Amino acid sequence: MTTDFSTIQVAAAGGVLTITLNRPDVLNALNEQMSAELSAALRTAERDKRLRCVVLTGPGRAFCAGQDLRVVQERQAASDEPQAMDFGTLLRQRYNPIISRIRTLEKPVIAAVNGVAAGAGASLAFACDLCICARSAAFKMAFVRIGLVPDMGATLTLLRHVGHARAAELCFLGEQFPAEEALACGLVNRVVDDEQFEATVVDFAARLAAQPTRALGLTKRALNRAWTATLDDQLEYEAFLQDTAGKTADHREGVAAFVDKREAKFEGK
Ligand code: LHQ
Repeated sequence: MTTDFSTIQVAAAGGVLTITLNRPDVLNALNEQMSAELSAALRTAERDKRLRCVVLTGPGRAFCAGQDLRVVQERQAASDEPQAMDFGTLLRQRYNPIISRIRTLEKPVIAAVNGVAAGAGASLAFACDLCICARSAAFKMAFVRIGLVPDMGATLTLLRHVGHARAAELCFLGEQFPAEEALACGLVNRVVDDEQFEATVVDFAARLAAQPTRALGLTKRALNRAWTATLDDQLEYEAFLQDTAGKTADHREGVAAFVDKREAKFEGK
């Protein structure tokens, strides 16, 4: 695995790939380099069969503060054009593929939100399958504060998670809200005391990495598809996926373990 990154850190252990956004001076804000490195790390997670779970996190007091606004300001200062930076191209070519990769990666991706997640940083967390927060963490749909629209899928993911009324309020006002509130509205899975945060994430990831990974990947496909499917479509799609899951070694092991009254030992195959 490439570890030659300057804006992220990656570490693999026990089938879990931990990706740590690492630009603490700017609260781990995204720039083009970070987007390229994050994409590369997610590609590694896709390809390496030994990796069975991904954790995305940040160091220190922030998860990610969204787009690096200093870069935006520098480009604007150097140009008279109304839009000094081509946001559409940046999103299409650099940032959106990260969200697509997270959603299509056939392994669970956990957002371990250690601190504030703002703008595209919140979008990144919402795109993950599961979200565990430190109690001191917070979210901020900061886009409106700088006259922009929520991006990197947040208009869809946030709406799905919390419904229209709350999504509209969060996006229109851009106010920071604590992890506890995110938990109360079903946006995240767990909020744990800061002292227990790391251990909880490690334990959660280890449990997911020991699951039948193929079945999880196929389940993720089904959940993705359910966003737009009719019931008839979904019934057929589940039957198609179940055919595949039914042929895996982990399925056989699960049935054998049940009959033998022992814990199943899944290999992710
Ligand atoms: C930052 C940033 C930051 C640079 C804190 N950049 N330095 C847009 C355009 C194009 C394409 C792609 O997508 C997008 C989508 C977006 O992401 S737009 C939204 C961009 N993000 C924001 O608007 C969030 C801006 N930051 C904040 O609102 C606050 O900093 C938060 C709520 C994250 C944290 O607040 P505090 O805990 O009070 O920290 P702070 O504001 O004092 O920040 C600490 C340092 O981090 C500070 O630098 P300094 O040198 O003074 O210590 C900030 O300038 C820097 N920083 N966010 N996005």
